[in-house]
Amino acid sequence: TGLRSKLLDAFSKAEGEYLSGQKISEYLGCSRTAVWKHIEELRKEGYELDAVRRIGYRITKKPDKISSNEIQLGLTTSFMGRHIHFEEEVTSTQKIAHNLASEGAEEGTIVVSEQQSSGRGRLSRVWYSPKHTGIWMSLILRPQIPLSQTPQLTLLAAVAIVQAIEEVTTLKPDIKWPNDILVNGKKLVGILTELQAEADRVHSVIIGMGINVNHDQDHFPTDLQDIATSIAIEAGEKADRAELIQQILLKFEVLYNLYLSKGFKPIKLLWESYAISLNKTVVARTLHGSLTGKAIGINEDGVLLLETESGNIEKIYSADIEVKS
Ligand code: BTX
Repeated sequence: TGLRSKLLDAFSKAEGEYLSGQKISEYLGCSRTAVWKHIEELRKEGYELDAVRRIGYRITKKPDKISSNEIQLGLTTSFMGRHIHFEEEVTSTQKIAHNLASEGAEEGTIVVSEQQSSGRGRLSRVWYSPKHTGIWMSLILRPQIPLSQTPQLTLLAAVAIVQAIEEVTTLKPDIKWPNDILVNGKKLVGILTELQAEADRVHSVIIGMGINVNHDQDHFPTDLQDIATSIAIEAGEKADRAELIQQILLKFEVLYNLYLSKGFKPIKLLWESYAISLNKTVVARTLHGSLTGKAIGINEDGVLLLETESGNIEKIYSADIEVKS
């Protein structure tokens, strides 16, 4: 796999130009026959290559799959995603990320999988994560911020994901406080922020992102048919998941650096520009019951402010939001 990654790296550097068999064999330090074998291996993995006699090879299409290699190729961040833990199938990337974080994983480490057998949402709900269609990723952060500010990172993640989707596709997603990204009112992305902390010290923040990318409508189970959607469904064409991951990491890094140096204010402004629920009547369902009111904004901690009929301003720390009007 070391050679594989070198070969892909060479193609990436060639930027779509042909690479001669001779050049490749020198670069990898192996025979022309071995090069040919590696090329055949790539084809078996779903790469499409153009081979022209005496000119060389060129990758024309990458397979619809992701791995550390695909994510690494073309990643321009300085620390986000620089350590990649990839597994073809996992129970939950959150679970693995928690373990890695306890073992001291560096900030920016990501856990990515092609499939989760028990992907989780908030409040022990299930996140549907079928094979080869979505982005199921957890990101480990180690910010030195008080516990009370960690919800801000969920909002930061939402902004980063929306910006990345806008960069890679034609879609203009909306954010619904605190953690949903919607297109045409249907859920495209879910974000789950979990912590490792003691007293008031945050050891790590683990941000799980579930993004429906290349699902067809009939990919979704019946209970999600009316509420879930994917990039492919909404944009009418499939998206390159590895490219989307790279963009998310890049946007995230920029916003995170901004957040660490300037605080939540600039993030809050960006978040508000994408939010759909603001100035609308919403029903907030919390563990203690539901509350109806006008969503008038978020405060400096990222908490939702709800103005009830009696004119009181209630702070909502955690809830499911239904937008009424
Ligand atoms: P949530 O609790 O806000 O949303 C969960 C609810 O969303 C479910 O009860 C269901 O109604 C609906 N749902 C389930 N799967 C999907 C889906 N694929 N698309 C749209 N709607 C769905 C949101 O929780 C947070 C989800 C985070 C998922 C990521 S994936 C990587 C990481 N690992 C992991 O186990 N979780 C996170």
